[in-house]
Amino acid sequence: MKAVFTRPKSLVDRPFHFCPGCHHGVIHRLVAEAIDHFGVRETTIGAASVGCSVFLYDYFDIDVVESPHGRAPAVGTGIKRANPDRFVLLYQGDGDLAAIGTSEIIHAANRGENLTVVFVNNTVYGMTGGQMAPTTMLGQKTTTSPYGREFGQDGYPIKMTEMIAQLEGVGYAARVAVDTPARLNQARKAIFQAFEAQIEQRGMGFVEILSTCPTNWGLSALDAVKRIESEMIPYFPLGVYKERKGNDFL
Ligand SMILES: Cc1ncc(C[n+]2csc(CCOP(=O)(O)OP(=O)(O)O)c2C)c(N)n1
Repeated sequence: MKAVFTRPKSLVDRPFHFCPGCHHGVIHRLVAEAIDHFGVRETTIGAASVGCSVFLYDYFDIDVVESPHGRAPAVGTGIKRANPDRFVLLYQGDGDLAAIGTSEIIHAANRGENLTVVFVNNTVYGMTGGQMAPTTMLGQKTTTSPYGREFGQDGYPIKMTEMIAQLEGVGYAARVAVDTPARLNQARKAIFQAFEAQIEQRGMGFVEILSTCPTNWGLSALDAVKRIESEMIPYFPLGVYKERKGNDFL
């Protein structure tokens, strides 16, 4: 019988432990498909960050260096500069990339580091119990904004992809979601493009993926998936924000 669905070789054969309805597992699979597609499994070094994303070293059959919170872009820069032939993958949450590590990602992007960044935005600090992140939506209740985020006190949810896209060193920047089959296919395409940006030395390839955190949102898995469309996409529009074709900026 012809196999129509197989496990990507870059994922180890181990069940995910993520909460029911969390999108990390889906995103892991898409990233593993890209690693397989480009044949970089044996040359990839991941820079794991702090947060639920850190568990990628349990699931991907690649080498991974653990970074301090928010510092994956700095660690990844060192790995890539010392080993330009390696494929370097950063996988970061919003607390990690858009709070404690904001300056790291902005300067790595501005320097045009050839890194592929998968940015998983679930609008909270997931691993530590659902505190407010810079991407938390206005009105969203978290453990540190129990009455809902309010702009006068907490500012506005930060739009990282729009900021990153305007930096010269960026080869590709997109925001996607994985809440429907059609969007999942667009997300796969975007992740592949972000891989290509690094392989073709066009600067940073950056993909923001709108993701669920049912446990900390206090929603069922299904309602969490629905929230992506009803609340997140209207504020965080999906699309390709930058696509540099050549590397003439070098
Ligand atoms: C220097 C430092 N500060 C704080 C922490 C505590 N900490 C661990 S995970 C985390 C939040 C991660 O949130 P996010 O990046 O959004 O990832 P998620 O868990 O939602 O995937 C924090 C603050 C830490 N480990 N190290």
